[in-house]
Amino acid sequence: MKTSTAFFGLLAFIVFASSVYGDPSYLHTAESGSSPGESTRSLPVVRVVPSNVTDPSFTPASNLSVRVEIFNITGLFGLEIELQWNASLLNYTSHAVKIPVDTYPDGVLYNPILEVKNEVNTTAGTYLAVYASLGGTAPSFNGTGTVFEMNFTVLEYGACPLHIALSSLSTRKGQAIAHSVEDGFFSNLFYDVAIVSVTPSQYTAFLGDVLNITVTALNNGTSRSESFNITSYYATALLGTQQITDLTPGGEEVITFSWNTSDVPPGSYILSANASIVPEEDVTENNRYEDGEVTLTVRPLHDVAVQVLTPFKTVAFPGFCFHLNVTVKNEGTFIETVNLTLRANDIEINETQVTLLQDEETTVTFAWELEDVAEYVPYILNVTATQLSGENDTLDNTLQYVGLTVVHPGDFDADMDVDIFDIVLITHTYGSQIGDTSYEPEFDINCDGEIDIFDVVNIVPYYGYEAP
Ligand SMILES: [Ca+2]
Ligand SMILES: [Ca+2]
Ligand SMILES: [Ca+2]
Ligand SMILES: [Ca+2]
Repeated sequence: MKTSTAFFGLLAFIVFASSVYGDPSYLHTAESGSSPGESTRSLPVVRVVPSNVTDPSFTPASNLSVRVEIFNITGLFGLEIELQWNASLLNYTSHAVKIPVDTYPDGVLYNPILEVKNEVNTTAGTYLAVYASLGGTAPSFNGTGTVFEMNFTVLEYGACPLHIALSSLSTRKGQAIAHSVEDGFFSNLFYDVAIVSVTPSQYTAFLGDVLNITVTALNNGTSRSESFNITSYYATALLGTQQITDLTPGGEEVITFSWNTSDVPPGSYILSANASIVPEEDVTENNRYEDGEVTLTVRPLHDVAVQVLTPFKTVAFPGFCFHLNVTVKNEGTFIETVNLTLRANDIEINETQVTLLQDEETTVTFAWELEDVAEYVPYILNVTATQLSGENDTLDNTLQYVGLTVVHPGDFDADMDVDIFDIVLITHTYGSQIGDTSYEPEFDINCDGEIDIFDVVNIVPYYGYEAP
């Protein structure tokens, strides 16, 4: 405050050395004669205009101009104002003092003027203006006016106050005029991350395909390396989250998400990616990016399966009825005409054809009269659906049944004769029909669904047989 003391000493000298010009306005500083509320509102202000320059378009090498004005002053005769800035961010280029108002209509103070200090310190980042009107002929200044303008070149990205470090306002009599001070602020910092593309490896795919989703993220800011998360979605479902670390200003990073569509229902999905908001981020609308639609459909498939083999009976007689139920299903996506072949011990017995819609299953019956088959040997039955054109899954096209025994007619207990024990067995089921608990298909010799006299009559001719 050495400057200030010196200044006011000087000013007092000037004031007393002069005849009073008859300007009593200094008596009415804003503080006197007003209620506290009004005084606060109407207090003169020393301020930086514009007060807040927060604008990323002030890139390095841009020019910045601010001015310091005194607002709503009454009875101003002398002033001492110092402005401070960050010299590593703002490089002083020039300034213009707007004193006196006789020369600068937008300025302050009247002629004659004494310039006491007009000093720029470019390394410290300060400018000091000390001016006073000379007593006698100069009137006091009332109203609002600019004291000086400062011109800078922006050196880098950053922020700093434009600080009014000193401000003393004096009346003609060397009395301080109460006032408030409003610093300015400059910032060209810009924080912004963005997603700039979301690209799938394909826009149409079959369920089960694995797609790559490529996401490009950008540090659109100027002032800081950024670390943030990228989360990607198909429709509203989460695809994954990955982290980007220390992406430099202006830098771009491409990351890939793998999308396994096996468990995804068929349909169309809009892809998107979202970058988490970084501290003080200026623009957030660009943190989300949406791509077009990816359409997933069921992969076209040819596939039939033989699912169930059910023999009508497990003990059968040569020359008598026997049949086998076969359940076959179309597991593909096309209408299929399927050839089914029944084999017994690898010898083809019978063949049939069935047409099935997608997902349709049906049961067909193979009849086999057991003509000229050997007795008392095990039979392995299998049914094969002929491989369809384009069918890959053929493991399910064949089904085997093991457990059929062919015996001499009437030898129900398969002990190589037909005797009273065999007859007794059929009598246990006599009179039953399909659906009854006592019904056993082995004894339904003519396969008509009931066990009656016709079945018994069928085997009577074989009574007394003994295998050689
Ligand atoms: Ca952003
Ligand atoms: Ca198959
Ligand atoms: Ca027997
Ligand atoms: Ca019968």
